[in-house]
Amino acid sequence: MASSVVGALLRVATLLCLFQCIQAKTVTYDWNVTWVTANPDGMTDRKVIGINGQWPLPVVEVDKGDRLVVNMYNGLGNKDTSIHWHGMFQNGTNGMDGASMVTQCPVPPGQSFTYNFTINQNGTYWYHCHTNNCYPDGYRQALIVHDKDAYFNDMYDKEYTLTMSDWYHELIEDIKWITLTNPTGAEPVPQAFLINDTTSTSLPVKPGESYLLRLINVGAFVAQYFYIEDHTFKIVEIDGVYTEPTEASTLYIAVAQRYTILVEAKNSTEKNYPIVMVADSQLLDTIPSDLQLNVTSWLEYNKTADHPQAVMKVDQSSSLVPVDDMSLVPYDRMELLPEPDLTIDVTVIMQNLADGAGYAFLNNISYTKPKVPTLYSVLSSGNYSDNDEIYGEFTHPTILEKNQVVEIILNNGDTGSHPFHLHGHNVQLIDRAPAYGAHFYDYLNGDPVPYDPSTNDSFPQYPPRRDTFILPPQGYLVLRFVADNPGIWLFHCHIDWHLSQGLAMVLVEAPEQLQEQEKVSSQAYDNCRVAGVPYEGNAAANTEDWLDLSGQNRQVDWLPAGFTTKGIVAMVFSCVSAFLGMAFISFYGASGIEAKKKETAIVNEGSASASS
Ligand SMILES: [Cu+2]
Repeated sequence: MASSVVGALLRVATLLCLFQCIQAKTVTYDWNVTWVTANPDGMTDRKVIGINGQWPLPVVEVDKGDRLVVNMYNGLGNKDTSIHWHGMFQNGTNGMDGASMVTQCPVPPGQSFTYNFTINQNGTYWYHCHTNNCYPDGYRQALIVHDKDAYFNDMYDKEYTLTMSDWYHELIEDIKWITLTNPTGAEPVPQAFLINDTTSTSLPVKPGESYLLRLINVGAFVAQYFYIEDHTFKIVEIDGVYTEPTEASTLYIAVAQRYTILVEAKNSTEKNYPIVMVADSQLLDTIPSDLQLNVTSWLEYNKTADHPQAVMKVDQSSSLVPVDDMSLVPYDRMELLPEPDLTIDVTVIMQNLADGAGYAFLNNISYTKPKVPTLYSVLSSGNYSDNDEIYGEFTHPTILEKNQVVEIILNNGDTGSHPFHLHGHNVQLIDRAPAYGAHFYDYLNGDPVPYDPSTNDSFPQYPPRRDTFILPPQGYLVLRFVADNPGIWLFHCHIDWHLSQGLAMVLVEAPEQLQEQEKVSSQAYDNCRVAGVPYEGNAAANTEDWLDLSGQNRQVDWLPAGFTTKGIVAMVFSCVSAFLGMAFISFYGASGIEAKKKETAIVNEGSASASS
C-alpha cells in the first residue's frame, strides 16, 4: 500500500517536472555592442553604447523558469565591457554575474562572452555594464521576469515599465573628477534627467482600468522622488520581492532600486495627470541654474486634452515624504532570520589619500581591483580557498561559510546617503536610522550615530527584503541574509562615482562548494588571455606562494601623519614672510605718523610766525 502511494506520488512529481520543463523555454539574444549617437534630452548629440545599432537598448523580457542566453560581442573598438544582471541570484552560475575582476575578466574589444543562466526569480530587474563605470554611457536597461503565479496578476489590465535616470553629456571616461583639484570629492552633476530615455512620456489609460507600473532607477547617481498628481497607488513589489499591497502616494527610488505599483485609473477622461519625477537635490553639491530637477510625464486619459506641467508642492525635494521601505511586509511573510553566526561591521568613510584626491572606504579599505578576478583565484587555489589572505588586502574580502546567518552592520561616517547593493542575494532590512521622511537628515548636525546593538533589540517580525537599500546620512543600516549561494559577491555603493572611489568589498561565500560547482567556459579564459589578465593565482597573480601578496594592486598611500619636510619648509617660509610683512606694515605705519607729526609742527610754526 505504502509503496503504491509513493509510486503514485513519484509519477505526479515526474509529470509536474515534465510540465514545468515543457513550459520553461530558452530566450536567446545576439548582441553586437557598438557606439551609436543619441540625443535623449534634446540638448546635445553624444556617443552612447548601443546594442545592434540601437539605443535605447532592448528591454529583456522572460518568464520565470526560462533560460536566458545572451551572446555579447564587444564591437566598441576602444573599451572593455561586461553585463551584470542586477538582482539575479546566479545560483550555481556565479561566473555569469558580470562584474569585471570579481567574477570574470573584462571582455576586450573584438571578443565575445556568452551569458547563460536560468532565472528562477520573478519581478522587476535590470541589466547594466559592470566594467570601469561604463553603464552611465547608456549601457543599461530593464529586465522583466513575468510570473504566471504573481498574486496581483488579476488585479490589473495592462502593464508599463518606466526607467528613470540621470544623464551626462560627456563620455564618462572624459569626466576627470577623482583629482587633486577636486579634494572634496564632489560628484559630477548630471545635465538632465530622463524617463524611458527621453524627457517625458505619456501612458495611455482607460477610465476605471488598473495598471501595473514597474519603476526602475537605472541612473548612475541621483535618487528620484516619484508621485502621480491626485492618485495614490499600491506597492506590490520591491526589487523582485512581492510585498503585501501597501497604499502610498510618494516613493523615493535610489539608483538600482525598483518598485512595482498598481494604479487605478479615475472614471473620467476630462484631464491628464502629471507623473512626476523629482531629483533628490540633496545629493548634488551644486545645482546649475539650467538643470531641470523635475520631469513631468502623464497618465493620459485624453490624448487631445491639455498635458499640464507638474506644479511643485514643495521648494526642496527633501520636503517630500516618501513611504519608508522598512514598513513594507514581504508577501511570503518570511520571518526575521535568527541571531547571526557572523557579523560584518563596516563604516563608510570619505577621505583624501596622498595624491590629494577624495576616495571612499569601508573601514580603512578603498576597494582596489585584484590582478586576478576573485572567482578565478578561488577556482585555482585548491586548499587555500578558505584563507582570506589570498584574495588580497584591498579587495576587502570576507569569507562566509555555507548557510551561515550573516549580519551586516553598515554605519555611515559620511553626510551623504548611499544606496548599497549586494550581488547574489536579497537581504532582510532589520534596522535603520534615521527613518525616511521628515527626520531623514536629523543626524547631519552633529557626529555620526553608529548602530548600538545594546540599545536595539526589537526587529520587525517580517522584515522587508530587497537587493539595494539606502544608508541614511550619518546613520546606520542593519541587514541579515543566509549564505546559501556559493559565489563571489560584490557588496558596494551603487552610486557609480562612489564605486570608482572604492566603496566596495567582496564576500567570498562558501569557496569550497564554489570550487565543486562552478564551471568556467574556455571562452571566458580566452577573454582573459586577450585582455592580458591572469586567471590563476592569488590577488597578486602569484601561483607559487599563495600567501605572498607582494605586487598586489594597492590603494593610493595614506596622507602622511603630521608634517612632511616639504610642509615644514613651507610653514617656516610662511611664518618668515608673515613676520616680514607685519614688520614692513609697522615700519610704514610708524614712518607715516612721524612724517605727519613733523608736517603738523611746521604748519604750527608757520601760523605762529604769521600771527606774530
Ligand atoms: Cu555611495
